[in-house]
Amino acid sequence: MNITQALDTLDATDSVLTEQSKAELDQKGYTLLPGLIGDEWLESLRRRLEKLWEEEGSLAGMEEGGEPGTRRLAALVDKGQEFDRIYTHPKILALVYKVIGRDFKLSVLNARDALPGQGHQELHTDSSDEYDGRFHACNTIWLLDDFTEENGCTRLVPGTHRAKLPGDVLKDVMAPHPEEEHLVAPAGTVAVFNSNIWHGGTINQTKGQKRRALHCYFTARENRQYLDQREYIRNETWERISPAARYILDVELS
Ligand SMILES: O=C(O)CCC(=O)C(=O)O
Repeated sequence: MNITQALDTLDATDSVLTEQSKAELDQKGYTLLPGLIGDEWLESLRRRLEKLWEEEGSLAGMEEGGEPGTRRLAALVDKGQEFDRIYTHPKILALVYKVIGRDFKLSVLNARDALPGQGHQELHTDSSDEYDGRFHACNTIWLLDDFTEENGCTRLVPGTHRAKLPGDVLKDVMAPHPEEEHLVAPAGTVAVFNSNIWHGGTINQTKGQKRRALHCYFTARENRQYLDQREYIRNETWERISPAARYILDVELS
Protein backbone atom coordinates (compact mmCIF):
# COMPACT_ATOMS: atom_id res chain seq x y z
CA MET A 1 0.00 0.00 0.00
CA ASN A 2 1.13 3.55 -0.65
CA ILE A 3 -0.61 6.89 -0.17
CA THR A 4 -1.99 6.95 -3.73
CA GLN A 5 -3.52 3.51 -3.33
CA ALA A 6 -4.85 4.33 0.14
CA LEU A 7 -6.48 7.56 -1.06
CA ASP A 8 -7.92 5.88 -4.17
CA THR A 9 -9.34 3.03 -2.10
CA LEU A 10 -10.98 5.50 0.27
CA ASP A 11 -12.33 7.60 -2.68
CA ALA A 12 -10.29 10.56 -1.48
CA THR A 13 -9.72 12.01 -4.92
CA ASP A 14 -9.72 15.55 -6.23
CA SER A 15 -13.19 14.96 -7.70
CA VAL A 16 -14.82 15.02 -4.23
CA LEU A 17 -13.58 18.58 -3.62
CA THR A 18 -15.05 21.90 -4.65
CA GLU A 19 -12.95 24.60 -6.29
CA GLN A 20 -13.99 26.91 -3.44
CA SER A 21 -12.63 24.74 -0.63
CA LYS A 22 -9.36 24.17 -2.47
CA ALA A 23 -8.97 27.91 -3.12
CA GLU A 24 -9.82 28.87 0.48
CA LEU A 25 -7.41 26.36 1.92
CA ASP A 26 -4.65 27.62 -0.34
CA GLN A 27 -5.33 31.35 0.06
CA LYS A 28 -6.81 31.78 3.54
CA GLY A 29 -5.27 28.66 5.06
CA TYR A 30 -8.61 27.18 6.11
CA THR A 31 -11.96 26.09 4.77
CA LEU A 32 -15.26 24.96 6.28
CA LEU A 33 -17.28 21.91 5.29
CA PRO A 34 -20.78 22.52 6.68
CA GLY A 35 -23.02 19.51 7.40
CA LEU A 36 -20.25 16.96 6.96
CA ILE A 37 -21.28 15.11 10.12
CA GLY A 38 -24.85 13.88 9.72
CA ASP A 39 -27.28 14.06 12.67
CA GLU A 40 -27.10 10.39 13.66
CA TRP A 41 -23.32 10.25 13.51
CA LEU A 42 -23.10 13.54 15.42
CA GLU A 43 -25.30 12.18 18.19
CA SER A 44 -23.31 8.95 18.41
CA LEU A 45 -20.03 10.91 18.65
CA ARG A 46 -21.41 13.12 21.43
CA ARG A 47 -22.71 10.07 23.32
CA ARG A 48 -19.39 8.28 23.00
CA LEU A 49 -17.38 11.29 24.20
CA GLU A 50 -19.60 11.79 27.26
CA LYS A 51 -19.31 8.11 28.14
CA LEU A 52 -15.52 8.25 27.82
CA TRP A 53 -15.32 11.39 29.98
CA GLU A 54 -17.40 9.63 32.61
CA GLU A 55 -15.34 6.43 32.47
CA GLU A 56 -11.89 8.04 32.33
CA GLY A 57 -12.51 10.73 34.96
CA SER A 58 -9.35 12.58 35.95
CA LEU A 59 -7.25 10.49 33.54
CA ALA A 60 -9.16 11.75 30.48
CA GLY A 61 -6.83 13.15 27.84
CA MET A 62 -3.69 12.20 29.75
CA GLU A 63 -2.21 10.18 26.89
CA GLU A 64 -1.39 13.63 25.43
CA GLY A 65 -0.90 15.45 28.71
CA GLY A 66 -4.25 17.26 29.06
CA GLU A 67 -4.92 21.03 29.14
CA PRO A 68 -6.08 22.97 32.21
CA GLY A 69 -9.53 24.56 31.83
CA THR A 70 -10.71 22.03 29.28
CA ARG A 71 -12.09 18.54 29.10
CA ARG A 72 -9.83 16.57 26.79
CA LEU A 73 -9.77 13.02 25.46
CA ALA A 74 -6.95 11.41 23.52
CA ALA A 75 -6.11 8.21 21.62
CA LEU A 76 -9.63 8.14 20.18
CA VAL A 77 -8.75 5.84 17.28
CA ASP A 78 -8.95 3.03 19.82
CA LYS A 79 -11.97 4.17 21.73
CA GLY A 80 -14.91 3.50 19.45
CA GLN A 81 -16.05 2.49 16.02
CA GLU A 82 -17.72 5.94 15.66
CA PHE A 83 -14.26 7.39 15.08
CA ASP A 84 -13.29 5.13 12.14
CA ARG A 85 -15.01 7.43 9.64
CA ILE A 86 -13.25 10.54 10.91
CA TYR A 87 -9.67 9.85 9.84
CA THR A 88 -10.75 8.00 6.67
CA HIS A 89 -13.24 10.58 5.40
CA PRO A 90 -12.67 11.08 1.63
CA LYS A 91 -13.13 14.87 1.59
CA ILE A 92 -10.89 15.33 4.60
CA LEU A 93 -8.12 13.13 3.24
CA ALA A 94 -8.32 14.76 -0.20
CA LEU A 95 -7.94 18.23 1.37
CA VAL A 96 -5.12 17.09 3.64
CA TYR A 97 -3.31 15.77 0.57
CA LYS A 98 -3.75 19.19 -1.09
CA VAL A 99 -1.97 20.84 1.83
CA ILE A 100 0.82 18.34 2.53
CA GLY A 101 1.26 17.32 -1.11
CA ARG A 102 3.02 14.07 -0.33
CA ASP A 103 2.76 10.91 1.74
CA PHE A 104 1.15 11.53 5.14
CA LYS A 105 -0.41 9.79 8.14
CA LEU A 106 -2.59 10.51 11.14
CA SER A 107 -0.74 12.10 14.01
CA VAL A 108 -3.50 12.34 16.66
CA LEU A 109 -7.25 12.13 17.09
CA ASN A 110 -8.45 13.84 20.26
CA ALA A 111 -11.32 15.86 21.75
CA ARG A 112 -11.49 19.26 23.42
CA ASP A 113 -14.23 21.07 25.30
CA ALA A 114 -13.45 24.49 26.81
CA LEU A 115 -15.04 24.79 30.26
CA PRO A 116 -17.03 27.91 31.22
CA GLY A 117 -14.68 30.81 31.93
CA GLN A 118 -11.72 28.95 30.39
CA GLY A 119 -10.19 27.87 27.10
CA HIS A 120 -8.40 30.97 25.80
CA GLN A 121 -5.20 29.98 24.02
CA GLU A 122 -2.32 31.90 22.55
CA LEU A 123 -2.16 32.29 18.80
CA HIS A 124 -0.03 29.37 17.72
CA THR A 125 0.62 27.07 14.82
CA ASP A 126 0.44 23.28 15.02
CA SER A 127 3.72 23.01 13.22
CA SER A 128 6.94 23.86 15.03
CA ASP A 129 8.59 24.96 11.77
CA GLU A 130 7.62 28.05 9.84
CA TYR A 131 6.70 27.77 6.16
CA ASP A 132 9.78 26.73 4.23
CA GLY A 133 8.29 26.35 0.76
CA ARG A 134 6.17 23.34 1.61
CA PHE A 135 3.75 22.36 4.33
CA HIS A 136 4.23 19.54 6.78
CA ALA A 137 0.91 19.09 8.56
CA CYS A 138 -2.82 19.71 8.32
CA ASN A 139 -5.42 19.80 11.10
CA THR A 140 -9.20 19.45 11.20
CA ILE A 141 -11.72 20.53 13.83
CA TRP A 142 -15.01 18.63 13.96
CA LEU A 143 -17.71 20.73 15.59
CA LEU A 144 -19.91 18.59 17.81
CA ASP A 145 -21.75 21.63 19.21
CA ASP A 146 -22.58 24.94 17.57
CA PHE A 147 -19.54 27.19 17.83
CA THR A 148 -20.63 30.72 18.81
CA GLU A 149 -18.90 34.00 19.73
CA GLU A 150 -19.76 33.18 23.35
CA ASN A 151 -18.85 29.53 23.86
CA GLY A 152 -15.18 29.51 22.89
CA CYS A 153 -15.05 29.24 19.12
CA THR A 154 -11.64 28.94 17.45
CA ARG A 155 -9.94 32.09 16.11
CA LEU A 156 -7.83 31.95 12.94
CA VAL A 157 -5.79 34.63 11.18
CA PRO A 158 -6.29 34.12 7.44
CA GLY A 159 -3.23 34.09 5.22
CA THR A 160 -0.72 33.50 8.05
CA HIS A 161 0.14 29.96 6.95
CA ARG A 162 2.96 31.40 4.86
CA ALA A 163 4.09 33.84 7.57
CA LYS A 164 6.62 33.55 10.38
CA LEU A 165 5.62 31.89 13.65
CA PRO A 166 3.34 34.13 15.77
CA GLY A 167 5.67 34.04 18.78
CA ASP A 168 8.43 35.51 16.59
CA VAL A 169 6.45 38.54 15.38
CA LEU A 170 3.59 39.32 17.78
CA LYS A 171 4.06 41.35 20.97
CA ASP A 172 1.26 39.49 22.71
CA VAL A 173 0.11 36.13 21.39
CA MET A 174 -2.83 36.07 23.82
CA ALA A 175 -4.28 39.37 22.54
CA PRO A 176 -7.00 39.60 19.89
CA HIS A 177 -5.48 39.98 16.43
CA PRO A 178 -6.96 42.73 14.21
CA GLU A 179 -7.37 40.30 11.31
CA GLU A 180 -8.56 37.24 13.18
CA GLU A 181 -11.70 35.45 12.02
CA HIS A 182 -13.94 33.48 14.34
CA LEU A 183 -15.06 29.98 13.56
CA VAL A 184 -18.76 30.54 14.23
CA ALA A 185 -20.58 27.63 12.63
CA PRO A 186 -23.21 24.99 13.39
CA ALA A 187 -22.53 21.57 14.86
CA GLY A 188 -21.77 19.11 12.08
CA THR A 189 -19.32 21.47 10.37
CA VAL A 190 -15.69 20.45 9.88
CA ALA A 191 -12.94 23.05 9.58
CA VAL A 192 -9.85 21.95 7.67
CA PHE A 193 -6.84 24.16 8.25
CA ASN A 194 -3.22 24.34 7.29
CA SER A 195 -1.27 23.63 10.48
CA ASN A 196 0.87 26.70 9.86
CA ILE A 197 -2.08 29.09 10.18
CA TRP A 198 -2.08 31.18 13.37
CA HIS A 199 -5.01 30.04 15.46
CA GLY A 200 -6.18 29.30 18.98
CA GLY A 201 -9.18 28.54 21.16
CA THR A 202 -11.09 31.43 22.78
CA ILE A 203 -12.71 31.66 26.19
CA ASN A 204 -16.03 29.95 26.83
CA GLN A 205 -17.98 32.90 28.25
CA THR A 206 -21.20 31.00 28.83
CA LYS A 207 -22.42 29.69 32.16
CA GLY A 208 -22.42 26.09 31.06
CA GLN A 209 -22.70 25.60 27.31
CA LYS A 210 -20.63 22.79 25.91
CA ARG A 211 -18.20 23.41 23.05
CA ARG A 212 -17.15 19.91 22.17
CA ALA A 213 -14.91 19.29 19.18
CA LEU A 214 -12.66 16.61 17.78
CA HIS A 215 -9.23 17.45 16.42
CA CYS A 216 -7.99 15.11 13.73
CA TYR A 217 -4.42 16.04 12.89
CA PHE A 218 -2.32 14.67 10.03
CA THR A 219 1.41 14.99 9.44
CA ALA A 220 3.83 14.26 6.60
CA ARG A 221 4.87 10.63 6.79
CA GLU A 222 8.51 11.36 7.57
CA ASN A 223 7.51 13.09 10.85
CA ARG A 224 6.90 11.35 14.15
CA GLN A 225 3.29 10.96 15.21
CA TYR A 226 2.37 13.05 18.25
CA LEU A 227 0.78 9.88 19.59
CA ASP A 228 2.46 6.68 18.46
CA GLN A 229 -0.54 4.86 16.99
CA ARG A 230 1.33 1.53 16.97
CA GLU A 231 1.76 1.75 20.69
CA TYR A 232 -1.96 2.27 21.31
CA ILE A 233 -3.67 0.24 18.60
CA ARG A 234 -5.76 -2.58 20.02
CA ASN A 235 -6.23 -5.87 18.18
CA GLU A 236 -9.96 -5.29 17.85
CA THR A 237 -9.40 -1.91 16.18
CA TRP A 238 -6.69 -3.22 13.88
CA GLU A 239 -8.86 -6.11 12.76
CA ARG A 240 -11.96 -3.96 12.25
CA ILE A 241 -10.42 -1.30 10.03
CA SER A 242 -9.43 -1.60 6.37
CA PRO A 243 -5.88 -1.92 5.00
CA ALA A 244 -6.17 1.67 3.72
CA ALA A 245 -7.16 2.89 7.19
CA ARG A 246 -4.19 1.01 8.68
CA TYR A 247 -1.97 2.80 6.17
CA ILE A 248 -3.34 6.20 7.24
CA LEU A 249 -2.66 5.28 10.88
CA ASP A 250 0.77 3.86 9.97
CA VAL A 251 0.02 0.65 11.85
CA GLU A 252 0.56 -1.80 9.00
CA LEU A 253 2.56 -4.92 9.81
CA SER A 254 6.09 -4.41 8.61
O1 LIG B 1 -10.23 23.73 19.90
C1 LIG B 1 -9.86 24.80 19.42
O2 LIG B 1 -10.59 25.77 19.27
C2 LIG B 1 -8.43 24.98 19.00
C3 LIG B 1 -7.50 24.14 19.83
C4 LIG B 1 -6.09 24.25 19.47
O3 LIG B 1 -5.69 24.98 18.60
C5 LIG B 1 -5.11 23.45 20.20
O4 LIG B 1 -5.47 22.80 21.21
O5 LIG B 1 -3.92 23.46 19.81
